[in-house]
Amino acid sequence: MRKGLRQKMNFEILTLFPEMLGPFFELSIIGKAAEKGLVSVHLTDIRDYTLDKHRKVDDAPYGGGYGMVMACQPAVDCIRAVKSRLSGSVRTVYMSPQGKVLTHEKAKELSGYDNLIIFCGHYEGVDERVIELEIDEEISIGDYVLTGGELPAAVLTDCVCRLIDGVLPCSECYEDESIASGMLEYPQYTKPRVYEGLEVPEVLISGHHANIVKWKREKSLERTAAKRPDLLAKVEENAKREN
Ligand code: 4GY
Repeated sequence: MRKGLRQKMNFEILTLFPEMLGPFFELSIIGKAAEKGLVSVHLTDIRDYTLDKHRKVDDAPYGGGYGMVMACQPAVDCIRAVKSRLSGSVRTVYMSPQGKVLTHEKAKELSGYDNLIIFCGHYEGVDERVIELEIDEEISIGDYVLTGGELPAAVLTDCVCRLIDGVLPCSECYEDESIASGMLEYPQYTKPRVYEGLEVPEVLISGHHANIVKWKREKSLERTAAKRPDLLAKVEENAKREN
């Protein structure tokens, strides 16, 4: 884990479909962060590491069953090749519905590494021995099944990236924001003051700072109780533990 001034955080995404992710990382806030030298994102095509003469990366599952399984050789060689050119701390994760579901806390923890290697599965997944040999942990982005690990890898990269100092315009901003504090955000408004008869709450226009802070806190609490009572229960639990 890093302490003090950090080197830029490096994301290594190993995938059979690098073309799926290129533009995503070049654009938007992640692209800007890369330009500023705060992060780097590398895409590696797992297929480049196959030793098979037909560039095959998968095979039929032992024991029968539907579909194909990503074979050990290209996957393990690819992960090892990437690891060998990294310096600093490294965490290697596999995106899969079998992993722990991604949370703000997990993202925060992963943002502490110098390098995050994200292995994307496809087809019916990867040979279990790849996980045993080279993967530190499995992470899920939710309890549903996708066709591949690329979108989850983009989600994880995006989520970890915005926690890195300097990536967002205001680095303290995310700490008191919504989920980070365990609560949902209060409602937001911008111009005009009246839209189709709906008015912006008076207090936000009042200029009374203390009242605004109080209103925001109340709305956060109200909404969390109404929309995500499970989050509120967690906040209360933590508060009890701290007292
Ligand atoms: N949900 N969270 C997820 C997923 C797709 C076949 C293994 C998820 O992280 N990944 O649904 N992944 C499968 C597709 C190989 C991953």
